[in-house]
Amino acid sequence: MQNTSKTWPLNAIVYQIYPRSFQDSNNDGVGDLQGIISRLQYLADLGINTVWLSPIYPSPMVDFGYDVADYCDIDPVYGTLDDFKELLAECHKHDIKLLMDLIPNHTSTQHKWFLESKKSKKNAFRDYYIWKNAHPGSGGVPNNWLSCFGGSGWEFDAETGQYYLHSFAKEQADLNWRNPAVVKEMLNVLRFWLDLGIDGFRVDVPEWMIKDDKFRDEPENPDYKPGPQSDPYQQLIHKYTHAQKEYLEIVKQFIEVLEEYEHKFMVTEVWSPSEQMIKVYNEIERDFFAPFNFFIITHPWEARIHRQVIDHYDSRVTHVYTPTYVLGSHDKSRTATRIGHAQLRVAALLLFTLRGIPFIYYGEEIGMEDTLIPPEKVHDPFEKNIPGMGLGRDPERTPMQWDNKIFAGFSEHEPWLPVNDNYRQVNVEKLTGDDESLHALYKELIAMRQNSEALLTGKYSSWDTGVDDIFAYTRHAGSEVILVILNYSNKPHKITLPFRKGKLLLDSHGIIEKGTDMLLYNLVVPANNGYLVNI
Ligand SMILES: [Ca+2]
Repeated sequence: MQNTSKTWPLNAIVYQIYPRSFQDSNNDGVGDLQGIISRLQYLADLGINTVWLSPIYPSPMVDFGYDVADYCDIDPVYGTLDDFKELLAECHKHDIKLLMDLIPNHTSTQHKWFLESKKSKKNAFRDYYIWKNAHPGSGGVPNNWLSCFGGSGWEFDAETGQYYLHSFAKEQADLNWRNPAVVKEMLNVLRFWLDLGIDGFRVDVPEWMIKDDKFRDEPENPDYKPGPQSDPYQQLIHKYTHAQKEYLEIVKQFIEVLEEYEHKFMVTEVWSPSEQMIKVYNEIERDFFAPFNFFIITHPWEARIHRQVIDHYDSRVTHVYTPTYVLGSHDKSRTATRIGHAQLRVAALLLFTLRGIPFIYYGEEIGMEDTLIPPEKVHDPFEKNIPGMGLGRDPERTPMQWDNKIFAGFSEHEPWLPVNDNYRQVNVEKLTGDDESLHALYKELIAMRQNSEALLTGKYSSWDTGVDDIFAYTRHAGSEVILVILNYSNKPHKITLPFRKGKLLLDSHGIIEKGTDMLLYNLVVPANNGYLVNI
């Protein structure tokens, strides 16, 4: 058995905390750092060894912390820098590593750099941001670039008579990464947190950092169809604002800063097609670096499709690299809502048995659902700018459901977003007391993964089952071979595999006893069920 596979980050089980919604300690209705500290034992008991905190920097909260006003401090709503140091020390006491969210593409327009930058065209900070004159022909916006949150990506500043670029909300001004001073500032931000002892970063939208230096108009997307469910950002092909190859040079500089320290990890957000993602791996070439893999979220929940996508990914992200799998995120509908409750156990088996670091979004381990947000309670700028199209991200950001008390034990004060009505049935207290709960399954799978060379780093191979609805694969290291059989449908299926028999390690529904000899020829897999079998 190799030692390296059991060391972090290869054995990471990452839990994403959305701090506003995890635990409120001072009853102002918003989660905070002391609240997180009070729940670390819960995470340690679940088997979590890595926490990623969504942003906690001082922020006007236009985009809930993704509009940073100071990269080297903590927003008072969450606590102080001392609270943060306490949180970090407590994480490490619980053998939990801590990843911070790094938001390099843009700052809040309240950041001191931007406040300086907009003072005059001659200000020393002017080139920290992307300022352009009006289009010489039309006299309007400099070009057709769009904001991901709707409308033009350009905002006019009357005082200096120029436009600044914002790829997201207009209160989030894009930094000019072609300016070496910006690079230097941000590398020092990384060092500030690494010096405090954090274990790495999750990097927000790095693919947007570099834009075409000629500011060319983007071509229209011929496949775009306007309609109630269409995201207007998709009307252009983002040839000149997204995934420009120079952005990887900046990520490389982040990596070099991490290498000034020991045992750090960096994961970058990437929404590009798979070939681009492989290119990112090939360019960066470090085992402590990985782009997120959102394929499970972005592809339909179908066994046949998952097999194709995962086969391809696994074959390209070779053992030199560190693969990842994300089941839920603060930007996408919750898994229970996306695929339905009946499939949550199958999803858990999938997440913890693939060759890649699993990322768990808070509350997924108890099967939290999207929450219906009445229009007057909407906070997300995406929903506010483009209402009624189902683009808003508030539904998956509601308070963690801890118990059946008022506001689900998250706070004694009315929370910033409403608690889901199902909290009396779906809560941590109830599910941790139930050996048959989804939470118990998560805990068991995490423990199993951490103790299995095959599940952690073993070779992945998928197998024909003769049934489109069933995804079967093995994980294999040395003499340990674990067969995973997942029924994605609500019907039982009889399958044929090229294996004769094995011993049951786990039945997703606990019907068949562990250790039972399983005949794998003409095996009937019940609806919505999964098996792990030692063969
Ligand atoms: Ca609070």
